[in-house]
This record gives sequence, structure tokens and C-alpha cells, in this order.
Amino acid sequence: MKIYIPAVLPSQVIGMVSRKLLIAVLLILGFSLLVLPGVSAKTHWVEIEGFEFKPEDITIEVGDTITWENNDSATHTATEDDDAWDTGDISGSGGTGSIVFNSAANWSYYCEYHPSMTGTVNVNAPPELENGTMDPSSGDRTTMFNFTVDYIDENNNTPMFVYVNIDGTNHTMMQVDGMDTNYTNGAEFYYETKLGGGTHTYRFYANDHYVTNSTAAETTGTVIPEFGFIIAVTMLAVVGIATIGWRRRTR
Ligand SMILES: [Ca+2]
Ligand SMILES: [Ca+2]
Repeated sequence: MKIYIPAVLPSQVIGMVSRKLLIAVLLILGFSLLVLPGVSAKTHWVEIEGFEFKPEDITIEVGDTITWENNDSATHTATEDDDAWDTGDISGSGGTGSIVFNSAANWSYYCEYHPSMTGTVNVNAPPELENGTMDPSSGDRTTMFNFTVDYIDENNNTPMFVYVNIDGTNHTMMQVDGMDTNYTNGAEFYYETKLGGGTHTYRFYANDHYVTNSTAAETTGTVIPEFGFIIAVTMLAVVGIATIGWRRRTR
């Protein structure tokens, strides 16, 4: 079998293809820039089938939408227990109804026509980090620096992690009061460490089992070498200068 390979690819074809590619890439980039701010809000689907909500329990983030799709032949609704929200009638064989959830809450709901059909919607609040500090704000290389931050979660999720990130490395922070299980009003976390000379960058991260949040990066005060180190360096310099002087004199 012979394979024919053209010696020269027609440059016009390449030109046309690459121009089209470039336009396509620019269009996609432009579109994604327009769309990116809304990327975090999602739509979740709950299927109604066999007189059941599937999944029965769902956790979403603030700003997300739930769309119920009715695959039974009977008409259903998704109605909050105290009527705080209601999809209205969702017709059978593929009808849909949607609700946008704009605040954190745990909801129970049912179908108005079939009250034995029940489900829950948990709208998660992202974890918040407040009062992030480093104490003391500067020192020397023998200083023990204490990083602290308050973890707050409106719907009381236990943190999956609380980190202080120093110069790009994550360090797990410990809870100051291990008995405090009320995260709605905050809990303090800490991490102690010594630091090398110079300045350092740090920020805090936390995850509530659903989303990760972080603080803006901050710069520490200057960490100076400790007194003993300064004396050692000074002594070395003095000895060095003395040696050079002695060598010059003995020439
Ligand atoms: Ca939460
Ligand atoms: Ca607390």
C-alpha cells in the first residue's frame, strides 16, 4: 500500500483554518469572560418518579437553582412545608418547575396532591474567616509566632479544614476550644511556628465540607536574625578583617 504525502501543504488552506481557529478562540474567550461571574451559581435537578423526589435530600449553595422534573403521569408540586416557596403544578410526563434559593436555610417540602411525598433542600452558607492575625507581627528567628483566625459558618457546618498558608504551604490550624461545636457564632483556630529571616506572605483557608473560602494575602513584618546570630556574624566579620590586616602587614 502506498501512502501519498503532499510535499507542501497549501498555505492558503492553513491560513484560512488558523484564522477561523483564532476567531473561534477569541469568541470563546470573550464569551467566558461575560459568563464567568455567574459560573458559581448552579442548577440542580430533582427527578420526580414513582411518587418520590430523587434525590430526596439535596444540599446546594446560596444562589443555586433547583429544577424539578416530573416523570410520573400524575401532576405534582414541590411546596415548602410553611408555603415559603412553591413550584405550583408540575405537569406529568416531563413537566418542570424551578426555584432559585438566595439565602441559607434548611427547608422541608412535600407534594400538595400527595403529602406522603417529602424532601429537604439544604441551602449551604459558605464558611467565613474573620480576625485573621499573626502575633507578634514581627520578631526574630527565635520568636514563636501565633497565627489565629475565627471560623464562622451560618448553618453550623463543622470545618473540614482550617489552614494558614505561609509562603505557599498549608498548615493545619487547631481549634483553641475543642469543646466549642457552635460554629454559627464562630470558633477560634491557631497555628504556632517560628519563621526564617525576611518577610512572609500568609492567608487563611477553610472548607465547610461543601465550599472553600479564603482571606486576602497579607505580608508579615520583618523577621530579623536573633541576637546570637548577629553576634556570630559580627565576630566572623571582625576575625575576617583582622586576618586580612595581618596578612597585609606580614607581606
Ligand atoms: Ca456552611
Ligand atoms: Ca462558638
